[in-house]
Amino acid sequence: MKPEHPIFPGVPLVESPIFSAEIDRMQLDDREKEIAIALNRDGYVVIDFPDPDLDGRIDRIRADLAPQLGIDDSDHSSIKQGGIGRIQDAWKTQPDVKAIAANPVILDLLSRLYGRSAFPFQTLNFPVGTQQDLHTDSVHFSSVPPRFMCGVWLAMEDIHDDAGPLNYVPGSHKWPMMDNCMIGRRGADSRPESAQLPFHDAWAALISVQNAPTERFLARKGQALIWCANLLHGGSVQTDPRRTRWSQVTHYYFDDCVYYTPAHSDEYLGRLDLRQIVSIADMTSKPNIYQGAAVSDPKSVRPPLRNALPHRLRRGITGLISRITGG
Ligand SMILES: O=C(O)CCC(=O)C(=O)O
Ligand SMILES: [Fe+2]
Repeated sequence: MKPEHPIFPGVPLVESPIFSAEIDRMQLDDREKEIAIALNRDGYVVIDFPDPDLDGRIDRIRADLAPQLGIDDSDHSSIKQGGIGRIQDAWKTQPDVKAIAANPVILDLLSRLYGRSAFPFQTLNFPVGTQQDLHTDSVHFSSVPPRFMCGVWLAMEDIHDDAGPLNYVPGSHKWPMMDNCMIGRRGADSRPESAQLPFHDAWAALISVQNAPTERFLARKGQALIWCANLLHGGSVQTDPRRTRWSQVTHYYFDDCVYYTPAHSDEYLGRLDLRQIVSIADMTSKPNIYQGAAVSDPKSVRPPLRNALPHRLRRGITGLISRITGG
């Protein structure tokens, strides 16, 4: 097999159905091979975040964001839960958030693990646990081909068991990827309050039938966890509301894909709610690309309006037009 001709170019190398044959083409050293094997097997892997300036960055981020989040970071007895809880895309104003998101070692590693160039497109900074139900990120932001998306969760302090640690279901990335059709709903034109809520019953059923355990990440400050697009993860219950759980999540996409929001799409009808993505690393726009060609107009992947109209309405309009035109 020549490296320039992968058998499955439309599947991330690290999630390839022939992973054991692909691992040698990924140009990984021994430590990186262990990372790849864990990610392939478990859907997540823990690493030490590769940044010599990390402690300083964390101090500055916490100092900058705590007032915006209404948190008194120095007062250990104050209640931390119940506030804003998160800041999305703080990279726009906070250079250390951006530096963490665009860490070149992480970008290089992800690019070799996935076989396409990685770029960050969204950051989330949390001062406390999210207490979010288990979900996959692939229902929030997906790609064509699928699975070219991942998250990197960075612990910005030692995480206490009472602070609502990140949790996840090892191996769940190998379960079916959820889409609207599987759970009997239409996505296009819908605007559900939550992208993930419609899928909760289905995930709960999978977890129950698989009898799959949930694990918690009692991270040390500076550890990071990479998760695959289809890994079930969330935030466990925070039992001590006075604790912080400072963390940053960066979400990554990969070059030459179509980027879309599955919750509002019907893939099998070609109706994709396309995203206009910009790389946080260099501010370049990332065009939606399918098999090397740009998909520039979101409408070009929707069926004609005529087919979207209910049959009776269509018949009525057709009749009206033929009466007017005499046709
Ligand atoms: O930090 C957490 O509790 C989960 C965050 C998460 O699900 C995400 O950012 O995708
Ligand atoms: Fe998530």
